[in-house]
Amino acid sequence: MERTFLAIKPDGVQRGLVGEIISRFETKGFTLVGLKLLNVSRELAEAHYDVHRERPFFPGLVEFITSGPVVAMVWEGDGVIAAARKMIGATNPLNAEPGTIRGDLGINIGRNIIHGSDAPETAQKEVSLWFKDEELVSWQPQMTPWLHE
Ligand code: IDP
Ligand code: MG
Repeated sequence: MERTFLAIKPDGVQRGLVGEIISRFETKGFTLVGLKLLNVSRELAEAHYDVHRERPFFPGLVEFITSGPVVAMVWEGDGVIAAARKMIGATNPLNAEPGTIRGDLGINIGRNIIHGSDAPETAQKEVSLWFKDEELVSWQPQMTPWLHE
C-alpha cells in the first residue's frame, strides 16, 4: 500500500492548524500510520531539504523548520502521494487553489504550512528519514468497506 510523508511546519503548529489539517486527510479517507510532534534538529532539516541546499532560501528554510515543533506524519492509501500534493496545493499559497490547504490557510511562500512528499522515491526516502520502522503502525480501519468497493 502506498505511503507518503507529510509534515505540519512550525507555522501550522503555532497557528493552531494541526487538527484542521489532520482532519482533511482523515475525512478524505486516507489512513494515518505514523504521527509525532518533534523539534527538528539542524541535521534532520538539512537532510530533509538536501535537494535545495544550493538555493538562496535554504538557510532561511532550515532556520524556519527548526524554529518550533513540527508534526510529522505518514499517511497510507491508494494514490496518497499525488492526492496529498493536490490537497496541499501550490508551493506559493497565493497561487494555490482555494480548497487546498495552502490556498485556504496561507499567504506566503516562506510560511506555507505543510510539507508533502512529491513522488514515490522521495516519499520512501522521507518516511525512513523521519520515522523508525517500529514507529509506523500497520492497521486496517473498520470503515474500509465503506471507502473501497
Ligand atoms: P514544495 O514544498 O511545494 O514541494 P519546494 O519547491 O520543494 O516546494 O520547496 C520546499 C520548501 O522551500 C517550500 O515548501 C517552502 O517552504 C520553501 N521555499 C521554496 N521556494 C521558496 C522561496 O522562493 N522563498 C522562500 N521559501 C521557499
Ligand atoms: Mg518539495
